[in-house]
Amino acid sequence: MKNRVCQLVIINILLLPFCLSFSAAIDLGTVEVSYLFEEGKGKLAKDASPNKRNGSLEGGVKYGPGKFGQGLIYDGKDDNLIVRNYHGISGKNPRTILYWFKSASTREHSWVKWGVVEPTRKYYVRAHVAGAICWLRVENAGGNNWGGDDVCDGNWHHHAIVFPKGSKDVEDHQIYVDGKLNGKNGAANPMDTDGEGQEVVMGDFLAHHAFMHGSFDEVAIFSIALTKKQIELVMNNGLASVLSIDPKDKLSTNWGLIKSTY
Ligand SMILES: [Ca+2]
Ligand SMILES: [Ca+2]
Repeated sequence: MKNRVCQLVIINILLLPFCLSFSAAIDLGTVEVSYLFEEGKGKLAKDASPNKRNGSLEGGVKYGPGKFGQGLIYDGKDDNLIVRNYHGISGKNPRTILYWFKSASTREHSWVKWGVVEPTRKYYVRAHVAGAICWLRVENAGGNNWGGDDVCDGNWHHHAIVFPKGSKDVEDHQIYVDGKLNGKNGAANPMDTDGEGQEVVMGDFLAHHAFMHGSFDEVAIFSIALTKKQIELVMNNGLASVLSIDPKDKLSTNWGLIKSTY
């Protein structure tokens, strides 16, 4: 009997990493849109989510070396990606926007935006410039929130903007750079994002800001607030691994996560 109990305890200990790994993976149903840019040619970026929200490549934006395989290289003049017929996440609904970016200059890079240009209705992820450096910033016409890690130094950095469930103000966002939670700066303003007026774009700017200039890869918008652990999994393993929908790949995915996590 004692041996039997010991066997069960050992089996449970062996299975623990599997359970932890599965609970850490991200539900594909929470992915609104995602681009890996692995097609490497053409004018359509293939959506890796189940929603078939392919991206229209505008202004001659080209494929080139990404963080994982291929990515997009934005010329900073007119290059843009439009997510046709997708108008983003509305109201105070939770969300996460993440991607890799390597700057080609210091400027008010426009990374991701949607919503009409009205107080509380706009949703704009862009760079906040301070002299020769820049920070990751989110704003909603009237309020803003920016971090403190320079992302305009010419190196690849992972950006993640998280709006947690139950939050009400633009100041409630969490800003992560390279998986590290940044401090909070900016002005408070209630969140009430418009989800009908403007298609989601990645690259084009608003008003007096600037086109994105540099390399862009592994972008996704989620309808949930990802945890720090989930952001790290995406950052370290890549979206293709974390979001794999092929059951055959699922096993190798989770083996990959176990290896990277334990
Ligand atoms: Ca161009
Ligand atoms: Ca890629």
